[in-house]
Amino acid sequence: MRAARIHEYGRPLIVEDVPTPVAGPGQVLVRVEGAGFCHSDLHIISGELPVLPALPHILGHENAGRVAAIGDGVTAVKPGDPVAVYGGWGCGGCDYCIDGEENLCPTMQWVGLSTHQGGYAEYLLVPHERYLVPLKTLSPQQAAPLTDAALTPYRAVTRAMPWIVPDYPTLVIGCGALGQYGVKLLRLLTGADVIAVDLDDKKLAAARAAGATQTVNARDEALAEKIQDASGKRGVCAAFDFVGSETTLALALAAARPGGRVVQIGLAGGTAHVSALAAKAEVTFSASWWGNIRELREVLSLAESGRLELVPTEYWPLARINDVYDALKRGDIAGRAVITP
Ligand code: FEH
Ligand code: ZN
Ligand code: ZN
Repeated sequence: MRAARIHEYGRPLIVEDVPTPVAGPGQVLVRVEGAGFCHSDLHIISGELPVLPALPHILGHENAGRVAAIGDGVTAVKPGDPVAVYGGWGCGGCDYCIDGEENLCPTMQWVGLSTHQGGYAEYLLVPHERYLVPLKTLSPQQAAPLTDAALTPYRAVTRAMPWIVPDYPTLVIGCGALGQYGVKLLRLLTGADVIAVDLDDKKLAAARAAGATQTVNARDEALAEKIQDASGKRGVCAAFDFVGSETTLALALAAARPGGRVVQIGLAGGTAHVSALAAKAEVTFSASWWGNIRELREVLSLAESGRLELVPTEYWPLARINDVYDALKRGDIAGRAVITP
């Protein structure tokens, strides 16, 4: 099969022929129709993340397609079925996995981010049928980004619900695909206004299209003040940082109201400096990691019912995957780029 593999960190991916995997007992082989190109992949290809897969490796953790073959004992799906692939694979046996929180498994085996090869390839080997969510109205190409770009903000937003209170706005920092889904989900699931911040005016326009009530360019010298003004100088009840740099984390913490919540989703390498003695008491800081299978099913049902609309999505052939890398790095992808192997 054709696959895009990383052979060396910091170097372009190589599109080449590799052996097609075979579905063993309990496993499912999926013909990949869509594989979303995530911003995390930029950090991985450049070799910045502390946990990196062994090379050569097929990246791609936002996948959907059709069942191509099933191994012995698989009963939940059959060849031809359109499916979204849940990617936060765990060991299956630890406390977290048994509780349905596989994305937190201490021996995480995430697709495309561990020893398991990812979806930038014609076929993807899925180790268990429980990772497949059947699709009804959405095509696999449409559904692929929902498995991360929508699932990750869904978990971040739904877990912050108890902090989202009437008459206080929320804050979304970083308006790429995850930030845009974050805005959409906040508008869909809560009554809160959303202030959106980004360096790029095109992304701010996308955030407004997604439902942001106010946008501020991060280069604005009065950025922090504008956020405070938008909250009547009382702070935001919840801030979602889809960038995760030192600067954005400090901005999010400064914007939160006393007792508010700050959630780091982005992986830009910053450290949140949270002080119990800070003027704003009892701000809760949390990281949010991807999502679990139940949360994916919830996100997909919101999208299949038409309530959660897709962010702008563009489709690229596997052969042009390095152009997608460059375009995303330049900030030229307005929403999500999906590879169609
Ligand atoms: C990738 C690597 C590490 C943490 C989180 C991610 C996400 O892109 C998956 O949601
Ligand atoms: Zn991702
Ligand atoms: Zn586990």
